Amino acid sequence: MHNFDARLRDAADRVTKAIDALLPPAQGPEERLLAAMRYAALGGGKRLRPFLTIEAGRMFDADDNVLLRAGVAIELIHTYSLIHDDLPCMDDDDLRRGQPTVHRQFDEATAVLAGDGLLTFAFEVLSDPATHRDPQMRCLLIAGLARAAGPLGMVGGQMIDMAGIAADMATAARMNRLKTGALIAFSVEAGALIGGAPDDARHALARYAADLGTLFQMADDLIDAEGSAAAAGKAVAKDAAAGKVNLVSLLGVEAARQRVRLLAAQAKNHVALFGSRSKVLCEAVDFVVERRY
Ligand code: GRG
Repeated sequence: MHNFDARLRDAADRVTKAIDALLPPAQGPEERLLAAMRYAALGGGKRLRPFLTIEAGRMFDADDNVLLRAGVAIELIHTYSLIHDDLPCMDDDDLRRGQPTVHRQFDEATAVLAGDGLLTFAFEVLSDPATHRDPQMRCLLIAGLARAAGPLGMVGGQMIDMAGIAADMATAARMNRLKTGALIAFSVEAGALIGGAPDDARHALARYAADLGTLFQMADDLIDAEGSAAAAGKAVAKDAAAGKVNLVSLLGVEAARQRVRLLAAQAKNHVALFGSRSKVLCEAVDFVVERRY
């Protein structure tokens, strides 16, 4: 299968089916919590992070089922972060993936708990021997995901965002690196880890993933600055309304677009040593740059 969109769709379908099979059905006294978790985790999304895990791992002939389960765990963390980010105490959003946010569809307490549930369930999935027969590999995946999502990763970046202290390029860049970049970087790293990639390959992929993470956040900031809510499936122009700066507002749209082009070329250069094996990862760069939602 060569077509990038078809490949991404195929991975997304497999991720959705796997999450559906893994998450407990909404029944019993916890029905409302499980219904909210399923609503969030099965309600769309590009599934870009698991796609990156799967594609990075395939470059080293990793086991597809292991890649899928690691990707699912990463997607569960990503979904939790979106639920909590949308809460009234954070970004206070009504719309996510074109649907009411979890606290709008259910209520605030249920949304907090659904996020907590997905966060912890992600680690349950990784720690299951069905993910990988080698306990050391399971530990490496758990530790890597915890680091990427934790206080020195995504949660730390969110704190910088919430505190509104990213007023200069250096702080804004670091905020992006932590808030969005860390999980994207781990998505690629997990594939390389599972595939037993040699050190030089892992380093090249880490550099690629760092650039991809920055590109991803800048594309998101460009959507916020210029996109339409209908196309994005979420509110736009939120940063400016909240008086927040980001790399795009600090650079200006034109210079930001120029930076995006440069980073895109740089990301592809990092994986050029893999030749045609990195074709999909290069297409992923274009996908991230061109995305409108
Ligand atoms: C609340 C702990 C905590 C963390 C929140 C990631 C994040 C940190 C907040 C999300 C806010 C946001 C819109 C960030 C911009 C980048 C981003 C993560 C966009 C959404 O990711 P996509 O485009 O979403 O991959 P889909 O819906 O395709 O899964």
